[in-house]
Amino acid sequence: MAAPTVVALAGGVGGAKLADGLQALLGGRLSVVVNTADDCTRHGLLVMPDHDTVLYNLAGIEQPGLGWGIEGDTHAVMDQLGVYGEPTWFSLGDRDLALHIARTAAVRAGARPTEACLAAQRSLGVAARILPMADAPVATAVRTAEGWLEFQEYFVHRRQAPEVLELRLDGIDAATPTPEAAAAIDAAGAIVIGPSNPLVSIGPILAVPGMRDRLAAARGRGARAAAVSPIVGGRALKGPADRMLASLGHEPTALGVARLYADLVDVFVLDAVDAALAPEVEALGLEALVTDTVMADDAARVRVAAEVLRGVGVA
Ligand code: FO1
Repeated sequence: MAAPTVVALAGGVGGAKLADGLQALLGGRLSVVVNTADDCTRHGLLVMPDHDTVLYNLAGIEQPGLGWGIEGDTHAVMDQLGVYGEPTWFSLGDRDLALHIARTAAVRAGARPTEACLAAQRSLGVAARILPMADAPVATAVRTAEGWLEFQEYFVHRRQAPEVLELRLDGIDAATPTPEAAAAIDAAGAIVIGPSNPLVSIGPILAVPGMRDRLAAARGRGARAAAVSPIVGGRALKGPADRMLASLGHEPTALGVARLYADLVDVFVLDAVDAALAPEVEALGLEALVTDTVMADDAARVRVAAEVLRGVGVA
């Protein structure tokens, strides 16, 4: 029996770190299904932030600290775009722009976004496969007191300041899992939901019509599934997940996240600071795995990935 393959679901920075740890252990046995509802068009170019954050982390070239963009990148194009009066609040590095130029050209020539993304992964020598959840466009909109905002307008331009009152996923009804993502899930020996925002990063992946059923079928076939809490001690390590959980009526704790995933996974991984929540997580029918989930360096990424894989029975 060939060594089991693993599918991880990931969004931005937190999910990318775990995916990097998983790749170190699994190499080509890992597929990462990424959220595409943060995707946007900037200066006429298709930008796929969650795919690209995972890509750069798995290629080992991400900006340390920030977690997105390319380490040491310059911003000459952005500066000159400003000279021409273009908006510059969404900062795209020169080397990052090369990906957006190549991918937009490929899509304009008829390639699916997935095909253009896989080509970039091969060029950067990434062993795992990073698979957009769908090739049809899906866009998260955020309702605030000022009305509906496009996702990056909320996340970057408004710096996540407005309270989120409602989420909307434009285009989700017409989306289907890509053939590559569907095949990876159908073949998976285990599923791992990364420590990404459960509402705007993992949520859109799960909302793709048929995705939940496909994940359930994998578990029905014997694949075990785990989710890693993105909330530690009631706080998101990065981004607005804690405030968004609260403003949308969920408990902004690891337990609140476990409740969102209770029917999807067998194991819920929470940080040692939240150990007291373990009995309530287990009361949901989940196995609670308590460990240090903060991935401050590459060694920690591999350590957490190894613990998660042990939890789902994959050596
Ligand atoms: N995040 C910011 O806070 N400011 C930016 O200017 C910014 C630019 C950017 C460019 C490309 C890219 O792939 C990501 C970028 N991000 C930026 C991060 C991005 O908004 C978030 O990582 C995701 O959308 C949230 O998962």
